[in-house]
Amino acid sequence: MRIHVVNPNTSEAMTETIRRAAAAVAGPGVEVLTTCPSMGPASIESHYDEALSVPGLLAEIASAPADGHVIACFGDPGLDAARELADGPVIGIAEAAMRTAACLGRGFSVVTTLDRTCGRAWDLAHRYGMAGLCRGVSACDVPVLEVEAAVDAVVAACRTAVVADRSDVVVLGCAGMTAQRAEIERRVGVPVVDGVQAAVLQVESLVRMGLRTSAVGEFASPPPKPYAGVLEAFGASPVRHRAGRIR
Ligand code: 5HY
Repeated sequence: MRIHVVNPNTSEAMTETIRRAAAAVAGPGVEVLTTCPSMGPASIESHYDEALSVPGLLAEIASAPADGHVIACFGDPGLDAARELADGPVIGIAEAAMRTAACLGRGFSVVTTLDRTCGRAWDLAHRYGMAGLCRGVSACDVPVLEVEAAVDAVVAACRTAVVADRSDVVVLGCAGMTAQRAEIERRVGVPVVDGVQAAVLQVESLVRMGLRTSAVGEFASPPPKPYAGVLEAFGASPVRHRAGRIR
């Protein structure tokens, strides 16, 4: 089995952190292919960054031969489009983390990077039917590309969130926090969920069950049409007409 993990930002260092975390949990016989786009934002910290990360992300999804895919960014950017393109299941780390946290306690807190991204996390909690279990969303106020070196700030934000939200589980709201999960859990004292590892294992379980995104209706392959300008190649992608999708 091969699982493709795509970091939608273009930070090679963050991609390597994500690769190590994904490889550490992948089961026997599972190869993890971790990539990031050659075009797009160095980090995703705004709606603008997120929107402009999607073309590169979709190009990675379309070109990575894999049984399933993980979108390793807490905004789950491009998730629906990726599900139209990919043959196998596609899981975003926010959805994976929230669904995992829901199995571990009465209510969870999401702790993310910049305050301006908290609304997006709430939007996703509502979309995934998790708003009733999400007790709060807060930020450690550390930029994405600095968060790996800021574990003390993340721990402090998690401790504050657990008390303020009266939550008993924490969800890490950034793929860049993946390597700190165990330390944060030890220092905060509640289960701490990292979406990178949760998503890898959810994709693995879906593939092992022989399950993938339904190709009936909403997530059928996109209808062919010309694309103009810098996106011209996206209109001709062979993946758009992938054969063999189950109905
Ligand atoms: C992430 N941004 O996981 C998100 C975190 C965030 O580049 N990778 C990013 O704050 O939205």
